[in-house]
Amino acid sequence: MDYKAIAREYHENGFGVVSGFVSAEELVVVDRQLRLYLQEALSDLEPGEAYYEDGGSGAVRCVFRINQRSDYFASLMRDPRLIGLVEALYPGAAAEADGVMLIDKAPYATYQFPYHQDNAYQFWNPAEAVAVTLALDEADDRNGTIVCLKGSHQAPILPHQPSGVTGASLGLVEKPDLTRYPEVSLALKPGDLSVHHVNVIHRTGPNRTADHRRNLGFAYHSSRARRDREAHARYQKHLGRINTSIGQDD
Ligand SMILES: O=C(O)CCC(=O)C(=O)O
Repeated sequence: MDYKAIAREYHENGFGVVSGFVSAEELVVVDRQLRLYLQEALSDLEPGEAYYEDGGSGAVRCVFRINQRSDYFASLMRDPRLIGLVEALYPGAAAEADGVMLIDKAPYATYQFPYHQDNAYQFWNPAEAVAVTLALDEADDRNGTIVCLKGSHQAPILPHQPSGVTGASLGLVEKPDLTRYPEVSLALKPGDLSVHHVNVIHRTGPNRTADHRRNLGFAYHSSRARRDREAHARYQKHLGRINTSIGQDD
């Protein structure tokens, strides 16, 4: 795997895609472990760990901090290949794994995650942190894949407000400048990975297909990054008040 090429793309654009990171055989194991987790842990989760589809179907939309209740996922987020990839993005620093989440965009889900920057609620300084997304299903524009704004990781953190969308805590107050930062949809096959910088502006669209669009999101930061603890505590208090959702923030 050419980690250096991925790192170049990541620093230039703010995101990148790695095809075939996980083999079909491995993906079967990941999928089985996920189903087991959902069967066994879901009923015990605390408020804020899982969010469900609106309308009472009981279908899961997001599950956060999966690593905290599953040895398998705690170990997967420290898989040497993932750590190696993140360390290639931030040479000279160690990769610290923060958590694993599941996003399941249900068939024909109409909601969208609005434009946002993950560091609006993660507060890493320097902004050496990355979201690594492992596609469990094929993802593209038809089913609401992640759309990143090229070059927008160079932008400062822009004003955000509560998104009002279950599963997405914040969205940008103003529509970003798409001429300056063009949109790029991350098309992924099962087993592919995407990486997006913690400052990159991104969004997801609706799922217009009859199938689920699931992915696992792994959050990492470099050992040089420090979290602004006060800002983070203020955000968590605020989240408690808006109570619609959470970002993967720890
Ligand atoms: O996968 C998704 O639907 C949302 C991903 C996202 O917004 C994120 O990782 O910050």
